[in-house]
Amino acid sequence: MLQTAQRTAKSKTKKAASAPSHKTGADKAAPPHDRFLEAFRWMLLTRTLEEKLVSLYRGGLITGGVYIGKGQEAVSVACGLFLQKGDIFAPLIRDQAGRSAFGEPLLDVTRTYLGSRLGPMRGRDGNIHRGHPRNNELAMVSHLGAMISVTVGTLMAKRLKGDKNFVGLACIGEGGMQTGSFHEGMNLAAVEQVPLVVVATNNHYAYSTPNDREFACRDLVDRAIGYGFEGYSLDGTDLGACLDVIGSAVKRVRAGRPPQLVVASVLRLSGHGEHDDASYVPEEVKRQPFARDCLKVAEQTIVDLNLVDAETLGKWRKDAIAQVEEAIAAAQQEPAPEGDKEDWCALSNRGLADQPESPE
Ligand SMILES: Cc1ncc(C[n+]2csc(CCOP(=O)(O)OP(=O)(O)O)c2C)c(N)n1
Ligand SMILES: [Mg+2]
Repeated sequence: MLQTAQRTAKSKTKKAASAPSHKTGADKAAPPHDRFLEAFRWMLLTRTLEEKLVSLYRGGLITGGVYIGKGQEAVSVACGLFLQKGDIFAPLIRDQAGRSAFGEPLLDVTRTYLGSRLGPMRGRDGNIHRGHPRNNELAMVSHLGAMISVTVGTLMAKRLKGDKNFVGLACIGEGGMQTGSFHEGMNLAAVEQVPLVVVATNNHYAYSTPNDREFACRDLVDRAIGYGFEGYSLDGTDLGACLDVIGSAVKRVRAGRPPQLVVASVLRLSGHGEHDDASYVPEEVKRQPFARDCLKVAEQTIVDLNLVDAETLGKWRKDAIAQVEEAIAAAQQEPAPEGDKEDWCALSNRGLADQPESPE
């Protein structure tokens, strides 16, 4: 638990957690306080990136929608951080933090948003539908709930091939949990006993629909037992709790326990997309404990426990800005798709899992 981590961290030297880098990858065996700091840095990078994307969108420089994960970064980063080589990740629209922690390069994000032909979807798909099948990051199907079955099928295929020691983690919103395909996927996962963790983020809205118009059960986690899952609830504004609960769920399925359902509570701290001002969210809701900003809460923990000093925090912030600026500047120089001249495919056939070649 973070409490332990916090106490341990106090007696340690104030060293910076290793910089988020895909060259080294997440250190799965890192002590809890190092992992907390590493997770914080992915969250910071994500917030920086998404703020920049919002600003580009407002300036008319992005085609299509921008959907951000503000307020959900702690849950999301924990989803990506504990997965290992060979594991399957099925992120959704608010999972940039998890995608980055799992290994998605920033350049692939900016290339997709800015419509570069060199991006993973060749500049031809919805900004948030990108994925890397070869790297086990599934490309998101828009139809909510469908990714559970896709993930279950992928895990079954791996089992049939004789792969060992793999797990899958699929993300879902509380709105998506109310679809028929979600129920089918969950049922199949339990029947087949695939090593699956489903992380449901209840951000209290699906578009403008609040929880009381979405479901009538007491608590969404109560459904776990009905599906044949083990279920856990989580304060998604608390990074330490996210790392503990989601990390433990991943460990449990890896050890052969039944599929796991984690339900995290947060507030979506943005509109559904940047076209939506979320004016329907009452002030009273914004004052609830689940409405805390997980990034601010995590930073406060770092300051309170003196995990790193202010100078280091400032350096991390600058570093995040520099990484984002570099990825945007690079993607802005790149060519757009030319539909009439190119063989038309994003990921689904010949190009599946290949990175595109240079444009000419
Ligand atoms: C089956 C289906 N119905 C409707 C939609 C349209 N849709 C896209 S996002 C969204 C809201 C999803 O809410 P939730 O699952 O709570 O996720 P959040 O946006 O809050 O992260 C809806 C209704 C869809 N993509 N798929
Ligand atoms: Mg929601």
